[in-house]
Amino acid sequence: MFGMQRKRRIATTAAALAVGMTLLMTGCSGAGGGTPDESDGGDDANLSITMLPKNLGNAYFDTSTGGAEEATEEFGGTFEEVGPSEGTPTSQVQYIQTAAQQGTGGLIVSANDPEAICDALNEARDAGVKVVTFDSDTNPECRDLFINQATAEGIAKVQVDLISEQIGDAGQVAILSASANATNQNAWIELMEEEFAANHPDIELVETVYGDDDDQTSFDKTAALLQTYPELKGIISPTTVGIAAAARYLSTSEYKGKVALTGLGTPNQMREYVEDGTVAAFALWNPADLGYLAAFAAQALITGEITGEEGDSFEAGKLGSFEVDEDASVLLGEPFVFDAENIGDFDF
Ligand code: RAM
Repeated sequence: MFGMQRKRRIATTAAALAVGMTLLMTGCSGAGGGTPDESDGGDDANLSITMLPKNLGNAYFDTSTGGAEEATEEFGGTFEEVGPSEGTPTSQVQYIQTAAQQGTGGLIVSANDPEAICDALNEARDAGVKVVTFDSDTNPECRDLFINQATAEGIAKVQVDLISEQIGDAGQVAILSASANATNQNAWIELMEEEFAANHPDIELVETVYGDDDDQTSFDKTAALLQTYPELKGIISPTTVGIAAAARYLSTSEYKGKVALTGLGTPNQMREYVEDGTVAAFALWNPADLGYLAAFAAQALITGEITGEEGDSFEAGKLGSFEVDEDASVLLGEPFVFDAENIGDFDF
């Protein structure tokens, strides 16, 4: 199924000039690839950025795209977002190929599958495109950098801690995930299973189901879980789409206030369910900052300021300076817990 395509372009000659001058002054050459678009002078650096989320129509990715667009505006590049309507393993391939054919300078991707888009990404890289994954990684050999929202261990632990507190550290819990192949959710789920096994002997994880980051599918899977497990005490949904759909189901059901729900959500999507008592607390990071950092990382790769080696460092505008860690990854920060006390302070 073909998805929508949204284009947003920003280009100001003055800003492009300013970047060019900065690059000249710092002596940066163009990107190392030596493709026609990336010739030697910094002022020729191809600062066109293509953002490719798992799928379109997800508020989380709307926010990360907003952050990437803001960053691109700051460094004087051009920006577009493209993406499939469904987050299936290969649905992003055609968008990667098109972006490479159109000569984009940097491609920023949240992957639906660690392997399925690798060939397309590596072909794009061979053609001179710098590839930055963010949010959900591919295998490391398929990209130049991964921008990680928080450590997988930290993301797993905060969700296990929240559900344990909410159900008195005992009873059955289930997980409502995104798509079955999502690199990020699968890494977090594996670590949550380990954490339950190691530190919560009275909690039984009965099943993980997949809502495919589709609102209706997630809603239906929530209903099915509650039917299948009448003793269920809690649901963890490590996806903003899943947790919002599950909260909507619970809020008008007999399970409201009886079955706990936590996971990863956006404050704007979860506010009404925190206020009506369906949800006590959930976690996330700032998706706008994640997109902003990913765009600055792409720029640093394109201009040749960094190559993605461990120890490389680059400036990311208002977020300051970041360093490349092992496996060519860059860490944004730590997950944050939202509850009735603080949710009013956030708007994303
Ligand atoms: C959904 C997506 C995304 C994930 C968040 C928490 O929006 O699955 O990849 O990071 O939830």
